[in-house]
Amino acid sequence: MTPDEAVDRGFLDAVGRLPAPPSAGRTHPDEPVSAGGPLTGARALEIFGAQLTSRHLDLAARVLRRQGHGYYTIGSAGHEANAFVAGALRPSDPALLHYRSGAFYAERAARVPGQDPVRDALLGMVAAAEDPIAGGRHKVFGSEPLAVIPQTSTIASHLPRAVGVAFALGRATRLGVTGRWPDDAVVVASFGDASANHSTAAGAINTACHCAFQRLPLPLLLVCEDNGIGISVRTPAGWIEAAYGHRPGLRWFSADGTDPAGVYAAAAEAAAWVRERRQPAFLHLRVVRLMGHAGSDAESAYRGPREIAGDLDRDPLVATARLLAARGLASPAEIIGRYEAARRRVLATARDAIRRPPLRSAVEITAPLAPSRPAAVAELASCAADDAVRRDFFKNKIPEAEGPLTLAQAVNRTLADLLARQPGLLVFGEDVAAKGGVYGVTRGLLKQAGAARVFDTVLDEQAILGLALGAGLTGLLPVAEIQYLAYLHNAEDQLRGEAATLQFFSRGQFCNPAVVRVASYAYQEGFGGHFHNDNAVGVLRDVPGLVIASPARPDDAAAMLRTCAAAAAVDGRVCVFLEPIALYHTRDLHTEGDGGWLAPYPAPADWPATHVPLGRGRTYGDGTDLLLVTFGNGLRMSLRAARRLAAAGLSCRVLDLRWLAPLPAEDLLRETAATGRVLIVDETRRTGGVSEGVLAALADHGFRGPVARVASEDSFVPLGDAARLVLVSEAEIEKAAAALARQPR
Ligand SMILES: Cc1ncc(C[n+]2csc(CCOP(=O)(O)OP(=O)(O)O)c2C)c(N)n1
Ligand SMILES: [Mg+2]
Repeated sequence: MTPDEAVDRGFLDAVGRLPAPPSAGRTHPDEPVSAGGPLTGARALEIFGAQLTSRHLDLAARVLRRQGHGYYTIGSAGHEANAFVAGALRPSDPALLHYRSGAFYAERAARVPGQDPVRDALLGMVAAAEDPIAGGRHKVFGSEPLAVIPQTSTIASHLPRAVGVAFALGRATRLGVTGRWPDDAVVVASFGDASANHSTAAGAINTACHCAFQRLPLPLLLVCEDNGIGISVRTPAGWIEAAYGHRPGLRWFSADGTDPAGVYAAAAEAAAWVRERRQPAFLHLRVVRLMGHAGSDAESAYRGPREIAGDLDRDPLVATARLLAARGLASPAEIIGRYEAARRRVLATARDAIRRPPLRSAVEITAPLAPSRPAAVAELASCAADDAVRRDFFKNKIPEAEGPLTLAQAVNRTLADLLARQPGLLVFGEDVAAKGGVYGVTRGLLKQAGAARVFDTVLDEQAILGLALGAGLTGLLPVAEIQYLAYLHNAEDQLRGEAATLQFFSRGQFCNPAVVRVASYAYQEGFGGHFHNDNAVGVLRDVPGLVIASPARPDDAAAMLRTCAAAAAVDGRVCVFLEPIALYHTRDLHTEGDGGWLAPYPAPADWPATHVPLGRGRTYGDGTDLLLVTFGNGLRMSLRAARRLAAAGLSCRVLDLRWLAPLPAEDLLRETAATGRVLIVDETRRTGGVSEGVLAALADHGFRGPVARVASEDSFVPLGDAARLVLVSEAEIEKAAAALARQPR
């Protein structure tokens, strides 16, 4: 017998053995099934329907797999008590679900007209293009009308976002911004017992406690579906309660999955507690895992037959059937009738689902990745706050009247302008508020925009990014700061696995607009070593759809930051904005006092003319011997080198890429055609660095002329003067340029 057949048979046998309903003492459907409890007979009957649906979807998944039609067999069998959790919440409460929360999903769908959880799940399993959430890209629990935010299968990676949504709910209300969810919503996030140990879960739950401890509103219900095992590794008995039962600010609730009335009562109490107090709670739901981890999992390799059979005795469907029969709400025969009807319905839908077409082209698959409405982006990027609002915000010290600014000042004034324009825009990170950032880039913003919009976060980059993702999803516009590029690497999955995939796995129905500012790159005069001089961007460059801005000059930084904020707001794009630390306070270009690295701040009337579209570079000079292609610190070094090369009789032009993704291929090819020779000046590493992308773009577009690159070593940056030995230098650029210029075109 296969595990699914055993579970199927087990249910039918157990219900067949139930005693006939009592002739006296039947519970009326409007009455509670247990004295004083909130679950009525009618609701128990309804929620049982969701449990049946979920169970038959799991059974069908195994059949579809055996037939070669289905691609997903991780099921919810044994966890179906979570339907009673769904029943105790509102269908409009945003939910981020564990992959075993199928019965939760089915119960929620049953309460929203026009929804069909059977079809949703089956189309996902067979990877049909009509799958309403991911369009055949993944089997996820997600639905826009059901407020279910789709998940990836990375353990616990949804929890920082869940905390972010809960935080943003309270913040949107405080700011008077109409968000995506009702003001009094409860955010619910479910996860497994092994997942509760993941640092992402531990960090997210810690952040929730940290907020609650300060009495910040955080309406989050964490539901740990504890089946005592993660694939084959057991969770020590009592661990979840020991780890999370006594956390500051986190109210503990617990329930047994074989007691439907108890689960419903605990979930209702927990939901009411969170809803009223706007504080987080933890619901520990004790369940079993039936049919192994997934279809491919031979559970008998690591669990004995008695233990597996013991789980069958704790089947939550049998538990609900027992309750219904004991209260006289349904006879065993009626229960089996409903069970078989659910099976027929699922199998009929499955027969239809397998005929639905799959995704048919790469174009179709990638369509949701990088939505782009450049005209709307340009329009918003060129839009400032009303003049009176703006003057008030800047206390009449408007930035265009300040004279030439440094890059740090330009970013600061632009952030202020964005805050003035957009009431839902938030600026947050470590040390950004009172201190104004390690480099003073956010100085004064707290005073200008107030503590509700400019604030310090807990020291956890995953939490910062999770907050950004939740805030964007809720309808706010997050501008998060990560203190150094090295520390973005700490939290990358939130960008790569969560932020960048959301539109992909929801066909654009959900998005998490975000701008993530990062103090980046090296050249700190030997100070700080690797962690403050990180020059690794490879891990960002390969994230589909991610925008990577790399401004070098103050005027570009201002315009590009406005573009990023607009691309996030208009197209839901996730933008990483790499600010070169070494250029933050630079004033001069060629000689001391020349002010060549300063730029005036344009008045709003000039914003349309100075708009920088995504993926457009900037050319300096009209030399014809050689093109220097660069970005960031490389721009200043290249311009300085170019001047000396000109004096030596070599005429160069310099292209600042400005965007590392999307790369400005059009500008690159135009300038390459004008010069015929290309030297790439790349301060990131030779391996995985930007020059690889530029070389590939040149090759892809048929450039066959002389090309060379100078790039930083494949090394971490050491402390002191030794740093220069691994980083690109102006002398190196000049030498490479002279050598390249000797090559025939
Ligand atoms: C970050 C990460 N590491 C590893 C995995 C592989 N994996 C998938 S499910 C799982 C076990 C999860 O167990 P638990 O949280 O108890 O959930 P359950 O399946 O028991 O409901 C593992 C290790 C993953 N998905 N994500
Ligand atoms: Mg588990």
